[in-house]
Amino acid sequence: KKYNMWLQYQPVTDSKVKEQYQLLLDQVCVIGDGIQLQAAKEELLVAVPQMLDKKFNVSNDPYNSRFVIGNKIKLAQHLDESKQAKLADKNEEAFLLSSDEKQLIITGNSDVAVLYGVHHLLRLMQLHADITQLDIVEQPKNQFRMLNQWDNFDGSIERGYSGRSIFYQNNQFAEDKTRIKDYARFLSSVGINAISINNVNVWEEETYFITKKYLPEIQEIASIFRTYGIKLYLSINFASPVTLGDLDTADPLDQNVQNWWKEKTKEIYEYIPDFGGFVVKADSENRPGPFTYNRDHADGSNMLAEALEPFQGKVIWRCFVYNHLQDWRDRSTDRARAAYDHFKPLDGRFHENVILQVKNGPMDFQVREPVSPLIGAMPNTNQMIEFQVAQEYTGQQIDLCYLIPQWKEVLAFDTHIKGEGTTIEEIVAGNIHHNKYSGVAAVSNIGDDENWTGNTLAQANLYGYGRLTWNPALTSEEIAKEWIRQTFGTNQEVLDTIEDMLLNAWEIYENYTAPLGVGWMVTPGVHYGPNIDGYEYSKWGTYHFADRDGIGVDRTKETGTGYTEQYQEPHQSIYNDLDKVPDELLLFFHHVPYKYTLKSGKTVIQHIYDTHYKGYEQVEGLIEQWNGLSNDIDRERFENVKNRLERQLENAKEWRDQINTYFYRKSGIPDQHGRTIY
Ligand code: GCW
Repeated sequence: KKYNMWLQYQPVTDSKVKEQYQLLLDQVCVIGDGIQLQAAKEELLVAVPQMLDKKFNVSNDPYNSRFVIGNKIKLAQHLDESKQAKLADKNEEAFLLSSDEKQLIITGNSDVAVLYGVHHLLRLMQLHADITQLDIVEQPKNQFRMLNQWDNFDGSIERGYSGRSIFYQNNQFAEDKTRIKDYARFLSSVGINAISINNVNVWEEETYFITKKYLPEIQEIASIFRTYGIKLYLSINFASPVTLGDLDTADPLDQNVQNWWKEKTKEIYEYIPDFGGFVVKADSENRPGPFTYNRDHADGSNMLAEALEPFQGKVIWRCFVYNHLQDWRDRSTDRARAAYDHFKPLDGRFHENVILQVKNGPMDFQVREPVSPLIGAMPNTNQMIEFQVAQEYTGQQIDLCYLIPQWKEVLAFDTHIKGEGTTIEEIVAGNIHHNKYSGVAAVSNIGDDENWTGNTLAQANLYGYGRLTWNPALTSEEIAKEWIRQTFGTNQEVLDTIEDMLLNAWEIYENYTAPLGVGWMVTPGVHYGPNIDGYEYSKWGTYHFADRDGIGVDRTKETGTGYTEQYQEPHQSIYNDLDKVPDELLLFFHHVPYKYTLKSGKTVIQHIYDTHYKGYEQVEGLIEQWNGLSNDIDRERFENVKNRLERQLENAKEWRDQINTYFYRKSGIPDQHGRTIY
């Protein structure tokens, strides 16, 4: 149970449903022998006997099989014109499920599409849906649906909260690759199609990943992911030619450097012919980059792009670039501005196979930030948005925080960059600027913990990330429901309770942590738990500016950093205007007195007190809800979540009391309701 995340394939108990499934799924005829089709077959052979409690065979006789799978070319003679037509205008990853009482066909525009189709069927079956009247055509809305592993070769994971790496142990590749294969299965079941397998901070030994020393092992991992339609990428060290001892410069305009990367790339493709390309964190938080040589991000990424181009490889260049050595006395530098200021002027200069990966939010992955103004702001440049499934700033998989509602809100944001309707969702889907490549990337949250994600309920974020990037029209509720049923079965009370817990979790977390969009206030380094001034006089550019009179960061154009001007109208005016800015982002954009009245009618200080008392109580409520399920969930998973919730309550208490006490001491304004402040 614990190892299988949402691919539990529990026996179908409803006899009517079971009968229907048994009738159609007697055997499967697989037409074609591509590797992804084999993976689809293998998955069916695991799932169907388990769910239907019967033997399930493979046949090669389509005329005597009720269940047939294969890509549309292999299946051509079994597909009537209308079915062919349904797939005709769809992309390579599109699948079709078609059935009646007597036959079920799964086909698609490629083998991997068929694999996606099979997973769709298995999902429907886990949800106990009727599968005798299917007429489903689906294609992913986003082209890139990527995960970034922040795994280090020593087995640690940067911002990992689920144990150690499943890829590496003690500077060696994991000998047992079972979990890598299972991970690939999980990812393909929700449509992920790209993965980078090492930390964007590429340390000394990891720099050797692109050499003969390690390429044979990476080749093996690439082939596991290939079977599931997932392309493998590597994070690279921009200074590789120097670090590996071959050259004394990494200047992107130096001919020797260019040739070095061309040779290197050629070598990689000899091992991995469909290698995805490089993910690059350059000139960011001490990582090397083109700035050393007075070159810019376009020079740096284009040099790599030229090396990758002959092989259709991509450069995924991160835009998380800012001054991390800021002087806190300097009030003009604003970290929120940095990505836009660095990259916007370079629009149009990037090669066709460079994709900029833009972190959201503009500061970092805080519980509440405005949407990054850089996304969509470079019409002539490929872009992807970057989320963090790992809960670095949102409870570290101890505290519950279902992130799908947050991502939905970001995707729904209408930038107005090309007029009304220019939402982030349409931009990253490639429908606004029509660049060659676009999509979504995110930092993964898995490790070698038995349940993969530390907190079992944090699996919902990984599941939801995949489902949402495939189909952003799915609601947070739908995704939660799907995940719970597949993971915990069909008990209605379990379903309702966990759904409610998930859907409220983000708001609850926001309530007891940093208020009104101001962000941070976390323990430096580890980023868990409160430390209100932890970063206040630091070099990281993450300030709240609280004094005895007020709090918040002035980012207006008149008196602040002018960050608001990076947005299109109407957002520019809305964010700039104290009367218009939404409450939840007030302190991100404005410095206000504690007695400033919010649109909610409360003062800022009273809002702080109220939300913090409330947040703590809400966590008590979560515990109560969970405890109500003690007889409906197996011991192990029940205890896992119970234990995490108890730790969350401790955390919420610490946040509540430190925040309330801090602001009471700063402001001298008492809580209207006279609750305990220390
Ligand atoms: O928020 C910061 C994290 C770093 C991370 C960095 C990044 C991989 O604290 O751990 O480094 O973001 O996104 O590069």
